[in-house]
Amino acid sequence: MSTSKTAETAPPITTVAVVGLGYIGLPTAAILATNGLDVIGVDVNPRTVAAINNGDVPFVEPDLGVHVAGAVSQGRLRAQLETPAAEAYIVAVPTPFQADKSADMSYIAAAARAIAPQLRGGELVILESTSPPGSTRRLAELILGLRPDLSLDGADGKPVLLVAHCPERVLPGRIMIELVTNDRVVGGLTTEAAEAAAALYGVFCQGEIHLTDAATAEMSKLVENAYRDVNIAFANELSVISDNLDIDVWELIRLANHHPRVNILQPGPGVGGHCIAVDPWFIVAADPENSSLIRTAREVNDSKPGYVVDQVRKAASDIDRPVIACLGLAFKANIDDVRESPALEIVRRVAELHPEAEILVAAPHKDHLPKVLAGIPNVRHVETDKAVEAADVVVLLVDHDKFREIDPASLEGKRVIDTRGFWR
Ligand code: SAJ
Repeated sequence: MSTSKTAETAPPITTVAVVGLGYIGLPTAAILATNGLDVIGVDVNPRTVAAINNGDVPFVEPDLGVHVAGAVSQGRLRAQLETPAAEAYIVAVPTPFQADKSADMSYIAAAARAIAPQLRGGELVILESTSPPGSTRRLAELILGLRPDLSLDGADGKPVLLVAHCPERVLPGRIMIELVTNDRVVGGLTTEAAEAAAALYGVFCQGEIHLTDAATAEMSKLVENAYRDVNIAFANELSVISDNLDIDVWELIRLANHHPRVNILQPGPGVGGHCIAVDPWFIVAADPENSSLIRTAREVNDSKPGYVVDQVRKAASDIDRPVIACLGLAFKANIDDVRESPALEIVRRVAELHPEAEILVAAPHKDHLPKVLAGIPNVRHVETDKAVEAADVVVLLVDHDKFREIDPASLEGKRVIDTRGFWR
């Protein structure tokens, strides 16, 4: 089924339930709705449901607010706690990793249990959550276990359930653009399911829609993020080597990237987010013996926050009661998402290691400290200028555009640890 096709015809599907209204589910629900479909968003969080029905977005993502407000006011999008009957279901619930690095499939299982009683036969169920290979089949088996009157292929004359995987590939911060412009990979448990899913995404996706089987689609998503993780690990390893050799790593990478076949990514304080810091582990869990490069890249990136914490320790070592300004908490620039954020981990570890120090956190996209920091007595959330002004040591953790407003003169005389090459 490794064909490539662009869905051209309008799909017959008019009612879609999107299960899970987070960073992927809500934008997908909104874009389907603004393209004329009737969309019911489902979420377990009553505050999320209430916010969306009010036309509000419970997190920061450029342009999403306009789409949600427009779709809700046109009556095309509404949110609720219960899973309704619909012609198609898009499951976009979290698949976090557990202590042993395997995927927690409990949210997908809960979605399957809620969808099963609503089915009449003929519906399309799409798993969009990033999942280990085999998950789409397991989702189908779960539903069919509860609904033995349905089948994947019409066997014994039973009504068909179409099941496909369509991983999201959008970049936080550019979600509303990339939802439309990115190519998509759609993997069906059957060809018919893949084609039906491609038609549904064709409603808003202007990129190419590539059809394959479900397991290959699952793996392609994991591989894309593992590829990026390995490349960032290479840059992070180079940054430590360069520090030891007294070389400017950003200059080094800039020059190396002039080679026509070299494209090294940027070092930073570590790799965060719910995708790149997580998904490679699903590959490692699927084949631990043959994934040493992917595992090592994860370990290299996971060790970078510790390296930065040590840089802060050295910078503050001869100051009695140091004031340390930590700029940024998000896992990357211009968003408020702190999931798996190396910046957050660094602030927590610095605060715990230096109980005598005052840690001033500037997080321009947040109006309060996240729970993990709120209980630490020597950590305070302050305005960026105030943090910089009071600091002995300034640690730039996130390259938010808002930090461009910092007057370079205000850094004079301070010890600066610039983990992103922001002030080069
Ligand atoms: N980072 C670096 N150096 C770089 C690039 C990124 O240190 O050169 C860090 C970031 O600061 C951040 C982390 O890596 O902490 C991840 O950021 P990112 O911008 O690379 O990726 P995400 O997690 O925001 O989104 C990724 C994207 N995947 C790829 O680019 C292959 C996106 O397309 C996926 O849809 C998304 O994961 C996802 O949902 O899986």
